[in-house]
Amino acid sequence: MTAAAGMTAAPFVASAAEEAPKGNVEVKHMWCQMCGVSETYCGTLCTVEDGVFKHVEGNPLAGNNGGRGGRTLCAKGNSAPQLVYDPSRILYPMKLVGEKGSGKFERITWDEALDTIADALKKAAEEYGPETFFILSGQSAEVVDVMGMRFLNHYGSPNWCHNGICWDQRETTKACTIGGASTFPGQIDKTNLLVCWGHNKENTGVNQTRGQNANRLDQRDRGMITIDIRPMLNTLGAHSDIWVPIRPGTDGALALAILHVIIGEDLYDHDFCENWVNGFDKLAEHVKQFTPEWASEITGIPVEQIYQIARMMGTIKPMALMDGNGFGDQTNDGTWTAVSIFLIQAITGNLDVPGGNGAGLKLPAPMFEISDMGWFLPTFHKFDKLEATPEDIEHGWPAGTSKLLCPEFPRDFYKDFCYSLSSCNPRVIEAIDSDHPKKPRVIFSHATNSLSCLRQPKRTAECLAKLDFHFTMDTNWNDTCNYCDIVLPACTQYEASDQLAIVNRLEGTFLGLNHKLIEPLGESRSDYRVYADLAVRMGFGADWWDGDTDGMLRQLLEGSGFTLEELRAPENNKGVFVERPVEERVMIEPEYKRYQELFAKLPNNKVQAYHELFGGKVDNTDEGTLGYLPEYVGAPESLAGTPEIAAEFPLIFSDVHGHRLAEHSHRNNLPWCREIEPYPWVKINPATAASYGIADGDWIKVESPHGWVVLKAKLFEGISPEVLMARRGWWQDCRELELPGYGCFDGGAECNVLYDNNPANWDKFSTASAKQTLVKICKWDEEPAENEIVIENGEL
Ligand SMILES: Nc1nc2c(c(=O)[nH]1)N[C@H]1C(S)=C(S)[C@@H](COP(=O)(O)OP(=O)(O)OC[C@H]3O[C@@H](n4cnc5c(=O)[nH]c(N)nc54)[C@H](O)[C@@H]3O)O[C@H]1N2
Ligand SMILES: Nc1nc2c(c(=O)[nH]1)N[C@H]1C(S)=C(S)[C@@H](COP(=O)(O)OP(=O)(O)OC[C@H]3O[C@@H](n4cnc5c(=O)[nH]c(N)nc54)[C@H](O)[C@@H]3O)O[C@H]1N2
Ligand code: SF4
Ligand SMILES: [Mo]
Repeated sequence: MTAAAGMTAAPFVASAAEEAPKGNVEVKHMWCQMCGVSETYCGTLCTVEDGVFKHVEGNPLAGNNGGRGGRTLCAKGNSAPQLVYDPSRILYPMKLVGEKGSGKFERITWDEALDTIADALKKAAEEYGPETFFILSGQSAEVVDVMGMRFLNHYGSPNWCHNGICWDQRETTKACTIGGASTFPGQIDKTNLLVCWGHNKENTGVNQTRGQNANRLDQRDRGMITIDIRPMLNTLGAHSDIWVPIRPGTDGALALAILHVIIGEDLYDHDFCENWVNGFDKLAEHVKQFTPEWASEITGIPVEQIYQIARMMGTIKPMALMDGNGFGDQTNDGTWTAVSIFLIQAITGNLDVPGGNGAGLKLPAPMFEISDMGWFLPTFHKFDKLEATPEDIEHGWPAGTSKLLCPEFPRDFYKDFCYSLSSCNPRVIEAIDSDHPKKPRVIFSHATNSLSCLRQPKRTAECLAKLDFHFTMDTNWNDTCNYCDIVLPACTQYEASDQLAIVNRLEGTFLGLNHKLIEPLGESRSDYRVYADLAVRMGFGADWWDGDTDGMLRQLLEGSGFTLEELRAPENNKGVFVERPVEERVMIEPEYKRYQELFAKLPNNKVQAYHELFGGKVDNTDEGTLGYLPEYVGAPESLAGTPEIAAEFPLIFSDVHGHRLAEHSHRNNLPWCREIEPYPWVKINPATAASYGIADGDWIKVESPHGWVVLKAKLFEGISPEVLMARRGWWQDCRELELPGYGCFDGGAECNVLYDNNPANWDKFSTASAKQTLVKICKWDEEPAENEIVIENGEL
């Protein structure tokens, strides 16, 4: 296809990026990926001036920023050039020459690094079996999903690993409880009650969903009522009608009490419950015990407020519920919490109705397609080389399920309800220290920092140090690198051209290829290329485009009408956009209440109130069984559950997850982000601070039964006096601002030091673990311990 065939350069106005070119200037499309895994991949235009990446702004063709034409980016996105030229980047392959954890590394060549890794992989396969090789993915970085899964598949291991504390936990529970029904408010302009429950879109979807957030405020002006259920108030929460300041980790109790009121006061949708809810009577009987009075003691929410919001949820229609990472994913009873919350939506008759959940208007088909699409960028993991074992065949499991060492979800659920096979990082790390014959021998920690992502970094480090062989690939030297045999230097996506993605909008369809802006710094290489290079060394080259990732892009473009050469031609630097004829720009009204279809995979084709899909099934430890009805367990340490611990540790501690200035534990190295929030903070109510003699900006020691950290007090009215909330992950230094990175063990600033890590407490369906604990605090004279990343004999 050529530019003439329907493709237009959109009529956008000149921008800073295009004005007054100085020297040799090029402007190229790129997908910003600084929010990690979420729908927030913003299309950008990057200006390269005389070979230097100078400036970035929104790509108006790509349709982020709430629609086509937007140019703004968030603060983090604007600092992309700082990410590329960050002085702390890893530039060369490094080999450990001392003890694990010693920080003694020396520079080696790529050939030596890749040969050493390939030898270790061949040895592990021969001596212990290929399933003893694991790839750890934290947030499911795109390359790990795309290439990592494909590589494992060829090698013969099903053990792609996920962290067990992200949205997969909630999503899988959702699929098992309300089937294919969506929990996204599909037509918010028809919604009369919006419940934001543990959701933080103003931080985690800053740009892409700006339209949605703005819309939320517009709808409020129309009269839509908003309830925000979060321990800490923030910008959008402050615009809600009711703020429910729940104690972290107690959402399960609140949800059960809401079910109690809605059912007890006969506020449920009778027609829906009779026809589409499995065992409604059993649920009704079960929730009689969970009174608002009971829940108030646990959640800290006044009894009257629980009645008030339950009655609103039972009577105001349509109600839409926006769910987020704040419940279900990071509590050790996350599954039953999520089940209970999804049941509230279901029994009130709000599934798949206009203004309720799902039931969004549909876009017309894309103007063209590319092959084999996954989440957002293309995925290849469906490429199937794993052999089914007799056990897999006997149980009807996908090939490889029996060889998952530490299944994240119970094995029976992978076929119909999970995104892919997965072992779970924290369990895999524990297994290193076991005598299991198939325990991990080789681990690739790819674009993940287990020492910041998982609970109890000290235990994680102790186990990682016992591996036969451990390698990582990262742009920056994180704490986990110290526990590796080989560290590979990754270039950023701005230095490679391995990714492309398509976005379909009402006005037309956009295809954006990541264009290489500059040559990779030092000897850093593309993450995509390294899998292809390793595959060639392992003898899989024929299926890996003989090591050339352009072959992958060509395969993806098959059938799209575009060639790679066209996309790389200078006239398409900003991406291509095929316009939809004006008369076809009409959103399509969906069918509503498609319950037969949505619940097709669920027992009796119904919503699982009495959970026959779970009940009696073997759990993810392969030892216990799952129950039938929602239970409340609570965090390992809590005010109501463990009063004896609360006597010494009287405050509740938790942390927020996706922050607009960070991507998980990183991006504190970028001056434009770090200058806004220079220090690891903890928010504390002024009354609580005063009672400890703590002033705004004081360092405080925060100690739980599991460890201690030092954080900077930020006095904040919008948090309950008994709760502290921090932001995790401060290992990176910012050289330009001369601000340090902080340690991830006791005395540092990493919140994960504080939480329980007892495997017996992990959720038996989803492996979720608690990020809530009890703490005591006092003023502290010293800053947190600085990061001990010391690279000897090497150059970073
Ligand atoms: N206490 C607490 N713990 C949590 C959470 C929480 O809210 N609180 N959230 C959980 C959730 S939802 C998630 S998803 C996980 C996330 O956990 P992780 O995915 O482990 O995230 P990070 O700790 O930021 O580590 C990401 C690493 O990727 C590197 N990186 C960045 N860009 C590139 C690149 O292009 N190539 C390569 N090779 N490396 C790159 C970064 O330098 C960094 O070292 O954490 C979980 N852990
Ligand atoms: N900017 C940015 N965007 C991101 C990411 C990032 O690191 N940075 N990460 C991406 C990833 S991997 C993920 S998983 C998503 C997550 O995106 P979201 O689903 O939006 O989840 P969170 O950011 O964790 O927001 C959870 C909200 O719940 C609140 N909360 C905390 N504890 C509790 C609790 O116990 N109960 C209740 N009811 N609320 C609670 C928190 O204060 C926060 O406001 O974001 C993605 N987008
Ligand atoms: S919201 Fe900001 S950091 Fe996130 S993808 Fe968009 S521009 Fe990048
Ligand atoms: Mo996540």
